[in-house]
Amino acid sequence: MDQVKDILQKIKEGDRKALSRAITLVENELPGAEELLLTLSNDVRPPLIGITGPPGAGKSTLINAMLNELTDTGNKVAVIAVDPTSPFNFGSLLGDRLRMSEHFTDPNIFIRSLASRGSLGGLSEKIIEVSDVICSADFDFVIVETVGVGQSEVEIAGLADITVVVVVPESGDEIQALKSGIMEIADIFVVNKADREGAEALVNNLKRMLHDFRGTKMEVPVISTIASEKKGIRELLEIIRENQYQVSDEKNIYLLAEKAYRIIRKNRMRDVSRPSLLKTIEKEHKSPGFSIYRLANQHLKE
Ligand SMILES: Nc1nc2c(ncn2[C@@H]2O[C@H](COP(=O)(O)OP(=O)(O)OP(=O)(O)O)[C@@H](O)[C@H]2O)c(=O)[nH]1
Ligand SMILES: [Mg+2]
Repeated sequence: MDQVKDILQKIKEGDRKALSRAITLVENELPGAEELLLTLSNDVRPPLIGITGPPGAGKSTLINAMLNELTDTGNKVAVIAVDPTSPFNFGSLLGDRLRMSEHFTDPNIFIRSLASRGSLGGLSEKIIEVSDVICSADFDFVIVETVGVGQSEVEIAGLADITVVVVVPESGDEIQALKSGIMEIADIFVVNKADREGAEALVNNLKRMLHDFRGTKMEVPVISTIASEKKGIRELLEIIRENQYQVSDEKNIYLLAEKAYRIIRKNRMRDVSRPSLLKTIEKEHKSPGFSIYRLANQHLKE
């Protein structure tokens, strides 16, 4: 336990090597990972900002611009990029790295990629643990980039203190079809690629839809950016800061319950896999009195 405390102290003091090692430990469920998680204390934690949106919307470019602005004002920032593609396709991961590469040697910036493979929903199951480890370090902001495919933007909302949904003028038609899920989860909407035609119309459209959906009770800011020209970034950060101070106790409780649910689900499902079920069933299904309910029950008791 002392050793774990020692590592956590180092992480808190800004030792990035210790942080990297701890993440690897947790990511790969190596010996010591559980002890580390159990010793984590996140009493004081930086705001976790989720940036989600369709592929190619400019999320990484936006984060890159945010990093510039944030570190210029003396902040330390961590970025977790969740790669939605298979572990064998490093295309988008490399793209992310490239777009944020100007920051790779900055000691105030820590960037880590995470593959979303093996996830129950869309997001990596490890994201909760990895982000908690990162939040125990000395960062002022932690940013998580996820591609909004299906369920995952909703999942990121269960993790992030502030969820920023990035859309682009091209997604105009898609916006019409926006599931209410996104309308519900977004704390801030960003219309990126505002240098393109249709951006203003999209901003107005979104504002109207949000108003219809949520009423006047909760104003959801909609702002436009040109991430590739670093325009609109300061405004976005200002809104994030305002939002950060508004995270209500109600939302905090919701986030913690959501996290607890996912941690329990992950731990309970640890020893259950479709291949192992297939194997067991292959062996047992012809035995007299075979019952799928009893088989399922056995797994519940383990
Ligand atoms: N015209 C224009 N292009 C932009 C803007 N922001 C980003 N781009 C370009 O859009 C492309 C995609 O940008 P990324 O930042 O990789 O987008 P992403 O959302 O992170 O993409 P994935 O991680 O693959 O989902 C790149 O070629 C960027 O240069 C913008 O404001 N205007
Ligand atoms: Mg990206």
